[in-house]
Amino acid sequence: MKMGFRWYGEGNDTVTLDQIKQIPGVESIVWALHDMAAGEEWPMEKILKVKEATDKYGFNLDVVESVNVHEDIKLGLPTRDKYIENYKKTIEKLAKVGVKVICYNFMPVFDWLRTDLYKEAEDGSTALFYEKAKINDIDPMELVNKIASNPDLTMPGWEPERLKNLSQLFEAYKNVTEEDLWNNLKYFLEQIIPVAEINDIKMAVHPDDPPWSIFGLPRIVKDRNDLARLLKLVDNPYNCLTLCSGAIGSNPNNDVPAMIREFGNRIAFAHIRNVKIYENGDFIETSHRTCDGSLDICDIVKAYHEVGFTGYARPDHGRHIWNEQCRPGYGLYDRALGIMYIWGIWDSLQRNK
Ligand code: CS2
Ligand code: MN
Repeated sequence: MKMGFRWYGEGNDTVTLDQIKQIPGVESIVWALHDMAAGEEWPMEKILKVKEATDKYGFNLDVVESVNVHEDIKLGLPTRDKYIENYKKTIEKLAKVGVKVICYNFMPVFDWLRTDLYKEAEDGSTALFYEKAKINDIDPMELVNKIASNPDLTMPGWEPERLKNLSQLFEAYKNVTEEDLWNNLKYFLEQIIPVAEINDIKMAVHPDDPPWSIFGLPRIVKDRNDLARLLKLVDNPYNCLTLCSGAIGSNPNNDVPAMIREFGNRIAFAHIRNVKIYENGDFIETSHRTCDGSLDICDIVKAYHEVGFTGYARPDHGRHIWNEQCRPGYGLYDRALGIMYIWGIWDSLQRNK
Protein backbone atom coordinates (compact mmCIF):
# COMPACT_ATOMS: atom_id res chain seq x y z
CA MET A 1 0.00 0.00 0.00
CA LYS A 2 1.36 3.39 -0.99
CA MET A 3 0.22 6.34 1.13
CA GLY A 4 -0.90 9.65 -0.33
CA PHE A 5 -2.21 12.95 1.00
CA ARG A 6 -4.58 15.25 -0.85
CA TRP A 7 -3.15 18.71 -1.42
CA TYR A 8 -4.89 21.59 -3.18
CA GLY A 9 -1.78 23.32 -4.47
CA GLU A 10 0.43 26.28 -3.70
CA GLY A 11 -1.55 29.17 -2.24
CA ASN A 12 -4.74 27.12 -2.30
CA ASP A 13 -4.29 24.97 0.80
CA THR A 14 -3.84 25.71 4.48
CA VAL A 15 -1.57 22.66 4.70
CA THR A 16 1.98 22.98 3.38
CA LEU A 17 4.23 20.44 1.71
CA ASP A 18 6.71 20.89 4.60
CA GLN A 19 4.04 19.67 6.96
CA ILE A 20 2.99 16.76 4.77
CA LYS A 21 6.63 15.71 4.51
CA GLN A 22 6.67 15.10 8.28
CA ILE A 23 3.73 12.68 8.25
CA PRO A 24 5.26 9.20 8.31
CA GLY A 25 5.15 7.20 5.12
CA VAL A 26 3.53 9.66 2.71
CA GLU A 27 4.96 9.16 -0.79
CA SER A 28 2.34 10.71 -3.06
CA ILE A 29 0.69 14.06 -3.30
CA VAL A 30 -2.88 13.54 -4.49
CA TRP A 31 -3.44 16.58 -6.64
CA ALA A 32 -5.40 18.31 -9.38
CA LEU A 33 -5.49 21.61 -11.21
CA HIS A 34 -8.35 22.96 -9.18
CA ASP A 35 -8.78 26.05 -11.32
CA MET A 36 -9.61 24.07 -14.47
CA ALA A 37 -13.28 23.75 -15.30
CA ALA A 38 -14.59 20.28 -16.14
CA GLY A 39 -14.08 19.52 -19.83
CA GLU A 40 -11.05 21.76 -20.33
CA GLU A 41 -7.73 20.38 -21.52
CA TRP A 42 -5.07 20.78 -18.80
CA PRO A 43 -2.11 22.88 -19.91
CA MET A 44 1.32 21.27 -19.62
CA GLU A 45 2.88 24.39 -18.04
CA LYS A 46 0.48 24.22 -15.12
CA ILE A 47 1.07 20.50 -14.67
CA LEU A 48 4.82 21.07 -14.66
CA LYS A 49 4.47 23.76 -12.01
CA VAL A 50 2.93 21.28 -9.61
CA LYS A 51 5.68 18.82 -10.44
CA GLU A 52 8.33 21.41 -9.72
CA ALA A 53 6.79 22.22 -6.32
CA THR A 54 6.44 18.59 -5.23
CA ASP A 55 9.77 17.38 -6.67
CA LYS A 56 11.59 19.52 -4.13
CA TYR A 57 10.17 17.32 -1.39
CA GLY A 58 10.63 14.02 -3.19
CA PHE A 59 6.89 13.37 -3.52
CA ASN A 60 5.48 11.66 -6.59
CA LEU A 61 2.42 12.85 -8.51
CA ASP A 62 1.10 9.36 -9.23
CA VAL A 63 -2.52 10.08 -8.28
CA VAL A 64 -4.75 12.82 -9.66
CA GLU A 65 -8.06 13.56 -7.92
CA SER A 66 -9.96 14.48 -9.96
CA VAL A 67 -10.11 15.13 -13.66
CA ASN A 68 -13.77 16.09 -13.59
CA VAL A 69 -16.17 14.83 -16.23
CA HIS A 70 -18.16 17.50 -18.07
CA GLU A 71 -21.92 17.40 -17.48
CA ASP A 72 -22.53 17.04 -21.25
CA ILE A 73 -20.76 13.67 -21.09
CA LYS A 74 -22.99 12.53 -18.22
CA LEU A 75 -26.03 13.86 -20.05
CA GLY A 76 -24.99 12.18 -23.31
CA LEU A 77 -25.27 15.37 -25.36
CA PRO A 78 -23.72 15.59 -28.85
CA THR A 79 -21.21 18.13 -27.50
CA ARG A 80 -19.74 15.38 -25.30
CA ASP A 81 -17.27 14.30 -28.00
CA LYS A 82 -15.23 17.46 -27.81
CA TYR A 83 -15.00 17.14 -24.02
CA ILE A 84 -13.99 13.50 -24.33
CA GLU A 85 -11.23 14.52 -26.75
CA ASN A 86 -9.99 17.05 -24.20
CA TYR A 87 -10.06 14.37 -21.52
CA LYS A 88 -7.89 12.12 -23.70
CA LYS A 89 -5.38 14.91 -24.28
CA THR A 90 -5.24 15.54 -20.53
CA ILE A 91 -4.54 11.84 -19.92
CA GLU A 92 -1.66 11.96 -22.40
CA LYS A 93 -0.15 14.97 -20.68
CA LEU A 94 -0.54 13.50 -17.21
CA ALA A 95 1.32 10.39 -18.36
CA LYS A 96 4.30 12.61 -19.13
CA VAL A 97 4.75 13.43 -15.43
CA GLY A 98 4.30 9.80 -14.44
CA VAL A 99 0.66 9.80 -13.32
CA LYS A 100 -0.61 6.25 -12.68
CA VAL A 101 -4.18 6.78 -11.42
CA ILE A 102 -6.91 9.26 -12.28
CA CYS A 103 -9.79 9.43 -9.82
CA TYR A 104 -13.07 10.75 -11.22
CA ASN A 105 -16.75 10.48 -10.43
CA PHE A 106 -19.92 10.21 -12.47
CA MET A 107 -22.37 12.00 -10.18
CA PRO A 108 -24.82 14.35 -11.90
CA VAL A 109 -24.66 18.02 -10.83
CA PHE A 110 -23.34 17.56 -7.31
CA ASP A 111 -20.26 15.77 -6.13
CA TRP A 112 -20.37 14.88 -2.41
CA LEU A 113 -23.19 16.34 -0.36
CA ARG A 114 -23.56 17.30 3.30
CA THR A 115 -25.96 19.52 5.22
CA ASP A 116 -23.41 20.84 7.73
CA LEU A 117 -19.67 21.28 7.35
CA TYR A 118 -18.99 22.06 11.01
CA LYS A 119 -21.20 19.85 13.14
CA GLU A 120 -19.87 19.97 16.66
CA ALA A 121 -19.14 16.79 18.58
CA GLU A 122 -19.05 16.41 22.37
CA ASP A 123 -15.27 16.81 22.46
CA GLY A 124 -15.50 20.19 20.70
CA SER A 125 -14.20 18.98 17.35
CA THR A 126 -16.31 19.58 14.26
CA ALA A 127 -16.91 17.45 11.19
CA LEU A 128 -18.96 17.06 8.02
CA PHE A 129 -22.50 15.94 8.75
CA TYR A 130 -25.44 14.70 6.68
CA GLU A 131 -28.95 15.16 8.00
CA LYS A 132 -31.33 13.07 5.96
CA ALA A 133 -34.55 14.92 6.81
CA LYS A 134 -33.05 18.26 5.85
CA ILE A 135 -32.23 17.09 2.34
CA ASN A 136 -35.88 16.23 1.77
CA ASP A 137 -36.96 19.79 2.64
CA ILE A 138 -34.15 22.05 1.53
CA ASP A 139 -34.09 23.83 -1.79
CA PRO A 140 -30.88 22.74 -3.58
CA MET A 141 -29.96 26.40 -4.18
CA GLU A 142 -30.07 27.13 -0.46
CA LEU A 143 -27.72 24.25 0.19
CA VAL A 144 -25.35 25.41 -2.52
CA ASN A 145 -25.17 28.87 -1.00
CA LYS A 146 -24.38 27.34 2.34
CA ILE A 147 -21.67 24.97 1.13
CA ALA A 148 -20.07 27.20 -1.47
CA SER A 149 -20.17 30.39 0.59
CA ASN A 150 -16.46 30.50 1.50
CA PRO A 151 -14.82 32.41 -1.35
CA ASP A 152 -11.26 31.68 -0.15
CA LEU A 153 -11.45 27.93 -0.11
CA THR A 154 -13.45 26.55 -3.00
CA MET A 155 -14.82 23.15 -2.10
CA PRO A 156 -13.88 20.50 -4.66
CA GLY A 157 -17.02 19.43 -6.44
CA TRP A 158 -18.71 22.71 -5.54
CA GLU A 159 -16.86 25.01 -7.90
CA PRO A 160 -18.86 28.17 -8.66
CA GLU A 161 -18.70 27.64 -12.42
CA ARG A 162 -20.23 24.20 -12.03
CA LEU A 163 -23.13 25.52 -9.97
CA LYS A 164 -24.03 28.75 -11.65
CA ASN A 165 -26.42 27.10 -14.08
CA LEU A 166 -28.05 24.96 -11.47
CA SER A 167 -31.66 25.32 -12.56
CA GLN A 168 -30.82 24.59 -16.22
CA LEU A 169 -28.85 21.56 -15.08
CA PHE A 170 -31.77 20.20 -13.08
CA GLU A 171 -33.97 20.75 -16.11
CA ALA A 172 -31.48 18.92 -18.35
CA TYR A 173 -31.50 15.88 -16.05
CA LYS A 174 -35.27 15.78 -15.74
CA ASN A 175 -35.71 12.87 -18.14
CA VAL A 176 -32.35 11.20 -17.64
CA THR A 177 -32.83 7.78 -16.05
CA GLU A 178 -30.24 5.65 -14.31
CA GLU A 179 -30.09 3.44 -17.43
CA ASP A 180 -29.32 6.53 -19.53
CA LEU A 181 -26.54 7.41 -17.13
CA TRP A 182 -25.12 3.88 -17.44
CA ASN A 183 -25.15 4.19 -21.24
CA ASN A 184 -23.40 7.55 -21.05
CA LEU A 185 -20.78 6.14 -18.69
CA LYS A 186 -20.22 3.22 -21.09
CA TYR A 187 -19.79 5.58 -24.02
CA PHE A 188 -17.25 7.61 -22.03
CA LEU A 189 -15.27 4.58 -20.81
CA GLU A 190 -15.21 2.89 -24.23
CA GLN A 191 -13.36 5.90 -25.55
CA ILE A 192 -11.24 6.73 -22.53
CA ILE A 193 -10.02 3.33 -21.32
CA PRO A 194 -7.96 2.46 -24.46
CA VAL A 195 -6.17 5.81 -24.16
CA ALA A 196 -5.63 5.25 -20.43
CA GLU A 197 -4.23 1.79 -21.15
CA ILE A 198 -1.73 3.01 -23.74
CA ASN A 199 -0.60 5.65 -21.25
CA ASP A 200 -0.50 3.19 -18.33
CA ILE A 201 -2.97 5.20 -16.27
CA LYS A 202 -5.78 3.54 -14.33
CA MET A 203 -9.16 5.28 -14.36
CA ALA A 204 -10.63 4.93 -10.87
CA VAL A 205 -14.25 5.94 -10.35
CA HIS A 206 -15.22 7.33 -6.93
CA PRO A 207 -18.54 6.07 -5.54
CA ASP A 208 -21.48 8.40 -5.09
CA ASP A 209 -21.37 10.28 -1.82
CA PRO A 210 -23.80 9.65 -0.22
CA PRO A 211 -24.61 6.44 -2.11
CA TRP A 212 -28.25 7.17 -2.89
CA SER A 213 -30.19 9.47 -5.15
CA ILE A 214 -30.50 13.09 -4.01
CA PHE A 215 -32.96 15.74 -5.24
CA GLY A 216 -34.35 13.17 -7.68
CA LEU A 217 -31.08 13.04 -9.67
CA PRO A 218 -29.97 9.64 -11.01
CA ARG A 219 -26.96 8.03 -9.31
CA ILE A 220 -25.34 4.75 -10.34
CA VAL A 221 -22.25 3.99 -8.21
CA LYS A 222 -23.99 3.13 -4.97
CA ASP A 223 -23.45 -0.51 -4.02
CA ARG A 224 -21.75 -3.83 -4.73
CA ASN A 225 -23.86 -4.62 -7.78
CA ASP A 226 -23.11 -1.22 -9.29
CA LEU A 227 -19.38 -1.75 -8.80
CA ALA A 228 -19.60 -5.19 -10.44
CA ARG A 229 -21.58 -3.76 -13.37
CA LEU A 230 -19.19 -0.86 -13.77
CA LEU A 231 -16.13 -3.10 -13.94
CA LYS A 232 -17.82 -5.25 -16.59
CA LEU A 233 -18.94 -2.25 -18.63
CA VAL A 234 -15.47 -2.13 -20.12
CA ASP A 235 -13.74 -5.20 -18.78
CA ASN A 236 -10.19 -3.98 -18.81
CA PRO A 237 -7.67 -3.81 -15.91
CA TYR A 238 -7.41 -0.04 -16.48
CA ASN A 239 -11.10 0.41 -15.67
CA CYS A 240 -10.80 0.57 -11.89
CA LEU A 241 -12.31 1.79 -8.64
CA THR A 242 -11.51 4.39 -6.02
CA LEU A 243 -13.06 2.55 -3.11
CA CYS A 244 -14.10 5.26 -0.68
CA SER A 245 -15.08 3.53 2.56
CA GLY A 246 -16.79 6.59 4.01
CA ALA A 247 -18.77 7.34 0.86
CA ILE A 248 -20.08 3.89 -0.04
CA GLY A 249 -20.09 2.82 3.63
CA SER A 250 -22.58 5.49 4.69
CA ASN A 251 -25.25 3.05 3.55
CA PRO A 252 -25.12 0.41 6.32
CA ASN A 253 -26.18 -2.29 3.84
CA ASN A 254 -22.89 -1.88 2.00
CA ASP A 255 -20.24 -4.26 3.30
CA VAL A 256 -16.96 -2.46 2.54
CA PRO A 257 -14.51 -5.23 3.60
CA ALA A 258 -16.45 -7.70 1.41
CA MET A 259 -16.14 -5.30 -1.55
CA ILE A 260 -12.38 -5.09 -1.02
CA ARG A 261 -12.12 -8.87 -0.88
CA GLU A 262 -14.20 -9.21 -4.05
CA PHE A 263 -12.81 -6.38 -6.19
CA GLY A 264 -9.32 -6.00 -4.67
CA ASN A 265 -7.39 -6.37 -7.92
CA ARG A 266 -9.46 -3.60 -9.55
CA ILE A 267 -9.12 -1.08 -6.71
CA ALA A 268 -6.48 1.41 -7.79
CA PHE A 269 -7.05 3.92 -5.02
CA ALA A 270 -8.34 3.43 -1.48
CA HIS A 271 -10.02 6.26 0.42
CA ILE A 272 -10.08 5.20 4.04
CA ARG A 273 -12.26 7.00 6.59
CA ASN A 274 -14.93 6.28 9.16
CA VAL A 275 -18.50 7.57 9.54
CA LYS A 276 -20.98 7.17 12.35
CA ILE A 277 -24.40 6.28 10.98
CA TYR A 278 -27.49 6.99 13.09
CA GLU A 279 -30.70 5.01 13.04
CA ASN A 280 -32.58 7.74 11.18
CA GLY A 281 -30.02 7.66 8.35
CA ASP A 282 -28.02 10.74 9.36
CA PHE A 283 -24.27 10.33 9.45
CA ILE A 284 -21.22 12.22 10.67
CA GLU A 285 -17.56 11.83 9.79
CA THR A 286 -15.53 10.62 12.79
CA SER A 287 -11.95 9.83 13.64
CA HIS A 288 -10.57 6.83 11.78
CA ARG A 289 -10.70 4.63 14.86
CA THR A 290 -13.07 1.66 14.48
CA CYS A 291 -14.81 2.19 17.81
CA ASP A 292 -15.57 5.85 17.00
CA GLY A 293 -17.72 5.13 13.94
CA SER A 294 -19.91 2.54 12.27
CA LEU A 295 -17.27 1.17 9.90
CA ASP A 296 -14.77 -1.48 10.88
CA ILE A 297 -11.58 0.26 9.74
CA CYS A 298 -9.52 -2.59 11.24
CA ASP A 299 -11.27 -5.08 8.97
CA ILE A 300 -11.09 -2.70 6.00
CA VAL A 301 -7.31 -2.40 6.32
CA LYS A 302 -7.10 -6.15 6.98
CA ALA A 303 -9.02 -6.82 3.76
CA TYR A 304 -6.56 -4.67 1.80
CA HIS A 305 -3.73 -6.54 3.42
CA GLU A 306 -5.26 -9.91 2.60
CA VAL A 307 -5.72 -9.11 -1.09
CA GLY A 308 -2.09 -7.96 -1.25
CA PHE A 309 -3.07 -4.38 -2.06
CA THR A 310 -0.20 -2.51 -3.72
CA GLY A 311 -2.24 0.49 -4.89
CA TYR A 312 -2.52 3.96 -3.43
CA ALA A 313 -4.40 4.98 -0.30
CA ARG A 314 -5.24 8.21 1.44
CA PRO A 315 -6.95 8.99 4.73
CA ASP A 316 -9.73 10.89 2.88
CA HIS A 317 -11.49 13.41 5.12
CA GLY A 318 -10.72 14.31 8.69
CA ARG A 319 -12.45 16.20 11.48
CA HIS A 320 -11.41 19.72 12.41
CA ILE A 321 -9.50 19.48 15.68
CA TRP A 322 -7.20 21.62 17.81
CA ASN A 323 -8.88 24.75 16.40
CA GLU A 324 -7.39 24.19 13.00
CA GLN A 325 -8.65 26.61 10.34
CA CYS A 326 -8.76 24.64 7.14
CA ARG A 327 -10.81 23.57 4.15
CA PRO A 328 -13.67 21.49 5.57
CA GLY A 329 -12.59 17.85 5.78
CA TYR A 330 -9.06 18.65 4.67
CA GLY A 331 -7.07 19.78 7.68
CA LEU A 332 -3.66 18.50 8.60
CA TYR A 333 -4.13 17.11 12.09
CA ASP A 334 -6.93 14.61 11.89
CA ARG A 335 -5.88 13.28 8.51
CA ALA A 336 -2.35 12.77 9.87
CA LEU A 337 -3.82 10.90 12.85
CA GLY A 338 -5.83 8.82 10.40
CA ILE A 339 -2.69 7.86 8.52
CA MET A 340 -1.03 6.74 11.73
CA TYR A 341 -4.03 4.59 12.63
CA ILE A 342 -3.96 2.97 9.18
CA TRP A 343 -0.21 2.36 9.44
CA GLY A 344 -0.66 0.94 12.93
CA ILE A 345 -3.05 -1.70 11.66
CA TRP A 346 -1.06 -2.34 8.50
CA ASP A 347 2.29 -2.73 10.25
CA SER A 348 0.98 -5.16 12.81
CA LEU A 349 -0.57 -7.24 10.02
CA GLN A 350 2.76 -7.23 8.17
CA ARG A 351 4.54 -8.48 11.26
CA ASN A 352 2.09 -11.30 11.84
CA LYS A 353 2.08 -12.47 8.26
C1 CS2 B 1 -14.96 13.23 -1.91
C2 CS2 B 1 -15.03 13.78 -3.32
O1 CS2 B 1 -13.22 11.75 -1.58
C3 CS2 B 1 -13.61 12.88 -1.44
O2 CS2 B 1 -12.97 13.73 -0.87
O3 CS2 B 1 -15.44 14.12 -0.98
O4 CS2 B 1 -14.92 15.14 -3.34
C4 CS2 B 1 -14.07 13.17 -4.29
O5 CS2 B 1 -12.88 13.86 -4.31
C5 CS2 B 1 -14.61 13.15 -5.71
O6 CS2 B 1 -15.90 12.67 -5.72
C6 CS2 B 1 -13.78 12.31 -6.63
O7 CS2 B 1 -14.04 12.60 -7.95
MN1 MN C 1 -13.57 9.77 -0.94
